[in-house]
Amino acid sequence: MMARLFCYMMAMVMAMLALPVRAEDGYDLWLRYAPAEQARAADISAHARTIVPVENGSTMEVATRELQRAVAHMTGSAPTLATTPTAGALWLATPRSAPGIPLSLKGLGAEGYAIRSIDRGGQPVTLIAANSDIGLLHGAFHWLRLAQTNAPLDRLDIRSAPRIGLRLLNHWDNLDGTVERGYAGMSIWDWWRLPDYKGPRYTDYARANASIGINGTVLNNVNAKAESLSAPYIAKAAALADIFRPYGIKVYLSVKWTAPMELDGLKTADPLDAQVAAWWKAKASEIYRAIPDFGGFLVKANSEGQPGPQDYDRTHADGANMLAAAVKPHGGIVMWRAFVYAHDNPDDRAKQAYDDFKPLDGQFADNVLVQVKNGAIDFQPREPFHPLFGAMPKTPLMMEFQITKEYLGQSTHLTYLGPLFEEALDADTYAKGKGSTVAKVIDGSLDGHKLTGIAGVANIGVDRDWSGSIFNQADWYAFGRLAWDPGLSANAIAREWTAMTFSPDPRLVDPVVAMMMGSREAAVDYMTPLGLAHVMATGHHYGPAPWVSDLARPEWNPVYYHKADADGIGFDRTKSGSNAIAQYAPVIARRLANPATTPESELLWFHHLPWDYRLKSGETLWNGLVHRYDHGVAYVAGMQRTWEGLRPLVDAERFAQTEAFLAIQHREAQWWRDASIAYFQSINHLPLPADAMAPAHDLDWYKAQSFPYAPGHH
Ligand code: GCV
Repeated sequence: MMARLFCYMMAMVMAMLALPVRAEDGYDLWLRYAPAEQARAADISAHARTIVPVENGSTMEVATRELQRAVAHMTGSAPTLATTPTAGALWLATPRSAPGIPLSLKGLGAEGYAIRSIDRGGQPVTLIAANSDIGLLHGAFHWLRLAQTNAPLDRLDIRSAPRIGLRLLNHWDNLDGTVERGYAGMSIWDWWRLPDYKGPRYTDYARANASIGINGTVLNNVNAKAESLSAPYIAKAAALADIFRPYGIKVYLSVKWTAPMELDGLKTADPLDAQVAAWWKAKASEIYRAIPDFGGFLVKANSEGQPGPQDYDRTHADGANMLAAAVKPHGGIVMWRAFVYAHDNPDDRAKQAYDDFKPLDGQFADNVLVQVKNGAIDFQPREPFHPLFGAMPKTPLMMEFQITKEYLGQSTHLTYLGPLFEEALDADTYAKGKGSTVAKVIDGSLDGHKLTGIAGVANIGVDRDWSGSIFNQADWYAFGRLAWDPGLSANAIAREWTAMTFSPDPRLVDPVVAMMMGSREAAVDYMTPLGLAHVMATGHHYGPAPWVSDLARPEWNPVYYHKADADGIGFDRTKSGSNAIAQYAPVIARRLANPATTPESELLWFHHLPWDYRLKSGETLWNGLVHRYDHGVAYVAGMQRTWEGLRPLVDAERFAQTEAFLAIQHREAQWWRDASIAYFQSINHLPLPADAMAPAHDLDWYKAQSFPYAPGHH
């Protein structure tokens, strides 16, 4: 009876809010606000009888609307708005709106918040307080996270402020609607119909990002087109900025170095040319007239064919500083990417960014950040941390992660990236002794920087589920949460995400989180075990091709990275090889000089070792390698079994997608394993360990596979 009544009430609320009842297709991300079971619904209602929004303005409206809608969905009754906090109120207050708020907001900055259960004249009230309305919005989302994950709502005493200032998504979205390395359909930016048509998805994008603390977005690909700086495209970017503003999200643009030549016929793009500098100043002013809170520029220069200041014998610092001067009067910043390697530089690709940038430390203007990928090559399933972290103390370094999974199974593989992000952030650079973690470099605490940032290459497209799969949403979520607080654990984040995305039922959360937590390591095992890297197929990077050796540039070929020969395998980056290890702090370099003290997970990244080298397990390198491949495949089979057991607890549509994708992943993991083993065996002619199966096909079969239409390669 009660249950029926509850369902009836829910239906009424849905109708009241005019929300279409739809199947679970993933569109709602972690903001589903699913109906809570009865006792919990009552608990949530008791803590959100009324909402007291003391501030006015669009951000407050957003926060209030989100709370009302969420509580209505979860409980069946929407809280009313009130002007004074009485029993069961959610009271949103800033010092300006409520001068007497009974808690200190010191140290919370412009975006942080405090949530406290207080007693107000004998009435229990939940106070969400912040220095600004954006802080209140973040606080509201925190409270909703608690409500959705079955966390206690009583006796709250929470303070939270972001450790990193700029928390940005980088969209590699092209003006023609395609997305470089995008596996979730076309771009969500409908450039053609902007600025006139502004679809509802832009608002949902802003909501989702605000809910995890992201505060900026670079709209266009770093392989930029000059036209994104033309007047019509500035107007389009301005329309998006207007939508994102109430959510605390600023817009940034990637720029093409030769834009002054392409757009206005200048003869040069030399950063020291007065006309060039004047062009950028005028362009910056034009942008700021349309977007008064424009964030700034992201630049890929002298990298993979992009033009840059080195074309004019100038340095990256010369280029960055010229742009920095253009945006400085408006409060803008420049993010200059360190992802550079040159076709005419015969040195180890892994060393080139350090060699280019380290000497420039101290030469960048104070509104420039250098944006560094987590590893020195390119977003591999596993890479040691980039040696630039800790090596440029006078320059704010920004982390660049890749949320889209170019090298980790693209849209279909379940490879939760939380552990990869965590591993990179927790890595110890030893720059100032033990404990000098990468996280402390990028949050500015190690070297006393105020300007700090972190970027994630977005995995978002027009697919209904936004990210190409339900589980890829977890990578977007984890990026945002770690950007806010790099000290969070990947496990805790996975728990939150799972509870909100599926259900807080521990029968579901425990196995799903366990499955997610080992999934990235499994991908490392079936693709690039023991420190191997970049053995993916050419161009689209889909599937294995460790045999490729005929591409124009040496470092485009997988054979460059694994260096397998009859005697052994691996890239010697010690003194006897490229000596890349010397780019790390001496204590790390010493450890990496010796294979016995190198973590086995990075062994072949740093060493070329004989096939019969003994691993810690006692088995030979060859046998160990084969076993790692097998382990990766077996893990995926295990995920399939786990998921099958969850059928009764997951809605049909999302269950079916994951079931189908896990089957694809299993087939592809087996393919990776078999192709890699067939190839390496053709080189070392060694038998397989007794317990290992022979590859299903001969090497020529694997080599003959071709995928001209694999997605994401633009
Ligand atoms: C945007 C890798 C990717 C490219 C990408 C480049 C970069 O090389 O394969 O698609 O280009 O990194 O980060 O600039």
